[in-house]
Amino acid sequence: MSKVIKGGTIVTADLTYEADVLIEGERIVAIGPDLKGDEVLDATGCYVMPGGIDPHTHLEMPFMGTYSADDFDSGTRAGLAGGTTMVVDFITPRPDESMLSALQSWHNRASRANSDYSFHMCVTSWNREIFDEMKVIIEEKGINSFKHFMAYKGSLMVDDDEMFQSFQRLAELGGLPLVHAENGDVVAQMQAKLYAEGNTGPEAHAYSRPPEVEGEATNRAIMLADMAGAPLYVVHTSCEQAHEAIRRARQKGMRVYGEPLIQHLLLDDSEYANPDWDHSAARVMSPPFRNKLHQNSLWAGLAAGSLSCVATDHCTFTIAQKRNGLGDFRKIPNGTGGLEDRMPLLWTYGVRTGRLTMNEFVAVTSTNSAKILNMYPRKGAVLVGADADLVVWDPKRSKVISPKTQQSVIEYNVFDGYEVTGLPRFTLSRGKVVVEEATMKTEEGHGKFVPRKPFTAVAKALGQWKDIVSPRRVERAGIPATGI
Ligand code: DUC
Ligand code: ZN
Ligand code: ZN
Ligand code: ZN
Repeated sequence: MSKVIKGGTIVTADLTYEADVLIEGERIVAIGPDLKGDEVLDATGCYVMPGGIDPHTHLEMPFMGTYSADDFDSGTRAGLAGGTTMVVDFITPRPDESMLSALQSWHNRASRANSDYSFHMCVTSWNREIFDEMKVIIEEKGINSFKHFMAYKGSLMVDDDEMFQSFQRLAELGGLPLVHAENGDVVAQMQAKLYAEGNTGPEAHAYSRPPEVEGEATNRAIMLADMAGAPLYVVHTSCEQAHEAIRRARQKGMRVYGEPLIQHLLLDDSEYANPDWDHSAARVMSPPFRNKLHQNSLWAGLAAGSLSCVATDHCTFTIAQKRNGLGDFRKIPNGTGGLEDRMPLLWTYGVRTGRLTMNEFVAVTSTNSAKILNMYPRKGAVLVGADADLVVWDPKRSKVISPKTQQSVIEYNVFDGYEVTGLPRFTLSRGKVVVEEATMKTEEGHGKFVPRKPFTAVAKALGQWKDIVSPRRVERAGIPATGI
């Protein structure tokens, strides 16, 4: 049974043109005028775009004494409802759990996914076992990206010694280091001081994590990555200080990528001034929401290309879970949601306001992360041979975001009351129509793991892996690098 998407305008990261899209099974087989298929999906008045990729989620994550509330079933349903056809979730080993054992438990949980998915691996300590496992994970398990927490002292945090060794190992194996960039030592001191002075509420969470702790850590991670000869991906870039460091590195020719969240683009720190404890605690995440100046910096970075991908860090907790931190802000589980709303919000407040072009929208919601994470053009593309992960986007469909109609299992939504114009008419996951307007046709377990090869696979074939990773590598190869 073939399907044809008829009468729409294709929008990719670089082209806008009218054409039909023919799908056989799970793949795109033809793009052009007047195509015929067994089933017709009417795209009149719509844009046909690559399905969104959320490069940053935490589904059913063990964290701060509990598990995040959305799992691979509700989380991927939420994604599909809003046009996101793939998530990349963070495998977070428990203390003393091996990375390979954590990988197995993530595969088990993800078997419920409604959309395709891939994984990043978190490096939460450093030893000989991890050194060895990294090679197996990169070369045999289809994971090429490894996250380092520079915060969460006493649990997930790694120090510079551990991080630098990990970066060097990744440079050698063709892996991509990721960082959660906040100075965890400084955060821990500020938290203790604030608490001791009687600040126990959610607003103190934001005071304990000012932009400077993020700027410092981002600068440090960039320089460590440069010395290790590795590229770097900075997750949830939330402030000008971090963005500035990324801009500067990119200008010097380093492969450094920044990822703002839809939450940081739209929600500001006035949320923590709300006297309703539940309201403020529901918005506690790290990094915290910032002021309007930082938001403007992030929007500018997306248009200028100094920031690459818009993600969600989807990590939801119910109000009951948030209340674990009543009386002590340090115990409020950190995290907010956004999977269902990321694309409609970015379209409404980005494309419709003129801050982003439609092509930039596709780049930052899908294509850039597919390229950076090495799964392009299977994902992130409208091309013959690519997976038919597509969204038929109706720029006229509107709704008001409400927890009453969302797929996420929690009882609130940090974007409650936001009006969006621009929503999927159809969402397709590997050729299957999984959403038709407000009707969900998802199938639990339909999603598949998307393996991603190490970056060496391409570069080795060209014989230039050492040369293309970073200017530092070029310098070592005897050619002066740019910059200082
Ligand atoms: N920040 C959050 O807010 N939640 C999950 C992990 C993180 O770094
Ligand atoms: Zn993080
Ligand atoms: Zn995260
Ligand atoms: Zn299926």
